[in-house]
Amino acid sequence: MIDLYTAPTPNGWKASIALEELGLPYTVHPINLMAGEQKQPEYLKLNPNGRIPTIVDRDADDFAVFESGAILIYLAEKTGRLMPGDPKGRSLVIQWLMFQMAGIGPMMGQANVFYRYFPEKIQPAIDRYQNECRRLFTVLDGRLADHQWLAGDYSIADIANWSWVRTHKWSGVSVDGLDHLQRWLGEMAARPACERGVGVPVRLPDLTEGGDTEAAKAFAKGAQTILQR
Ligand SMILES: N[C@@H](CCC(=O)N[C@@H](CS)C(=O)NCC(=O)O)C(=O)O
Repeated sequence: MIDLYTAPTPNGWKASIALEELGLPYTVHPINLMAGEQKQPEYLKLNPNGRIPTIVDRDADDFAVFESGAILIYLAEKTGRLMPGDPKGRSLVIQWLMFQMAGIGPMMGQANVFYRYFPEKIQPAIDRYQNECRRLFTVLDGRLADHQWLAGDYSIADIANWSWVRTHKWSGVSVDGLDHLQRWLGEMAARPACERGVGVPVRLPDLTEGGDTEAAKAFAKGAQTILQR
């Protein structure tokens, strides 16, 4: 049994999708980011970075894992699935996982900050992050032009990248003209485990639709609160 501490955000979905794909039993502990639960001393013992997601493996002496990429690798290695064991195959998956962890995630995160959350609209900063996201999307599109999945068979690299790229409208970045990326986005969305995973701990349609609904505004307001801490 795995305990999953999470919130409805791209980094959280990576862990819930992987757990769903692997069919591992898990208990969800929703963390209220707006209320600052991620900074409470008890939680910091599990995740010194004070962010979500975190897992605790009750079948492995309550071993705690933080950082979403490390969680994906842990779950893949624990089960022997979603990442091959041979050095080259494993490296390919890790390369595309790192591409997400160091590129897609931070750049989309900053695009969200400047495009959605920051009270002042600093156009050069918005442009910088949105252009970099679009460039990274083009890299994914090129890879997917002649590969069904990012790194060999379907893997944790697909899970990590999809969790973020599916929210491209929230970041204000278009995928128009990136036909291979769009094909892959559709194939990922059609996977039952992905569909279930993005509903954990609650479903937030506004992040994918990028709309100006009341729920979207409330989410952006909450994110502003977190930024000001
Ligand atoms: N590199 C970390 C990033 C985690 C992260 O930034 N989580 C966000 C939600 S997507 C969070 O917990 N934010 C709350 C805060 O900043 O206080 C990972 O991949 O796990």
